[in-house]
Amino acid sequence: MKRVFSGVQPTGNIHIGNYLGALRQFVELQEDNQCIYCIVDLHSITVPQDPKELRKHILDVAALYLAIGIDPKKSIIFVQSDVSGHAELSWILTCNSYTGELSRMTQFKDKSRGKESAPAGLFTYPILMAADILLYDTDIVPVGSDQKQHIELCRDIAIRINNTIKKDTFVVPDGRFLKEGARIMALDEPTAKMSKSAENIHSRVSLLDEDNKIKKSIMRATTDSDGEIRFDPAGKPGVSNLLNIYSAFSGKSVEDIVAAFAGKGYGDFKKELVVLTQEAMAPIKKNFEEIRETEELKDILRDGAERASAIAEKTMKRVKNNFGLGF
Ligand code: ATP
Ligand code: LTN
Repeated sequence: MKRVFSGVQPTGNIHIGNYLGALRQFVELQEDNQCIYCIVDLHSITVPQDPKELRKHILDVAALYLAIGIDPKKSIIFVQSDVSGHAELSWILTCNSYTGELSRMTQFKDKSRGKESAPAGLFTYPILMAADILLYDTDIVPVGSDQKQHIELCRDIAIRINNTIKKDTFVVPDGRFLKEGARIMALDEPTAKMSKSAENIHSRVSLLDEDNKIKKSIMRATTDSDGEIRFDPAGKPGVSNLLNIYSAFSGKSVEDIVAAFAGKGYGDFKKELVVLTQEAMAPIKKNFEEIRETEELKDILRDGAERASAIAEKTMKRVKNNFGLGF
């Protein structure tokens, strides 16, 4: 059995981009693999968080994991800060990473925008992510394509340490990116990625949005004036993004969708996409409401942290031993 690891930040507003790019894969993978799904709260504090909101968002992500179909009997669900190995391994990896390679990370460049006061945690964010992955001897990391560069860096660090410290210190992981949905763009500005933090709530459809909000956001999505439903990400980014979303939710190929809507207008196409999205979100919302307030949710996280710690401790022992740390 292969080991799968992925994480989602508890920063609120989990959207269909997160779902179609990453979370959707989590459910599929748990059938044939040992899966570990983390709520990466230490990553989320790389930008300021209100402590009360953060606690709420941690439980929201945990409930969403269960609501989309992750089975805590098959997979491990836990909170990153409950397992001390993440921060500990992160330091060891920090000492084996280069400031040059970190400076090239586009997420850091986007989020810090050259500010003198950018938190150092934003800079070392990808190292903590590498620690998350390497701590569990992970084979496969299902993520959206915005994380490709971070996965490459994780592989580089693992290979570097295997070559310089000791062979087989780390398992070198592979990213897993879906064809449809790996990069969902903002509905209002289809050249930017759909984001949790964008100010305009109509830039995204969140997994817990009411039907009316889903309708509003999709119906006002930016398209273009030529009126033809065609897949052309460079020339028609808005329509192409909606086609991608349609394809990911329906399982139909973009070509088939384009053929089915030949001669029809954007209005008809958007209306069908609204229904498709509402139908996909309905069971998730219902499950979420049922799970979110239960005590069982916290028990699942406690149990998950224990199972994750057992794996992490073994890895830390091996890594510290290989580095000559401790006695
Ligand atoms: P934000 O949307 O605020 O930039 P994020 O990328 O920091 O959020 P995370 O919670 O860390 O969000 O991401 C969870 C998963 O969702 C990751 O695997 C990430 O690659 C994926 N993801 C995020 N945005 C998109 C998107 N627009 N399209 C596809 N996948 C995405
Ligand atoms: N950086 C990721 C979230 C994340 C992650 C991980 C994903 C943190 N640690 C480990 C996969 C594996 C993001 O999507 N922004």
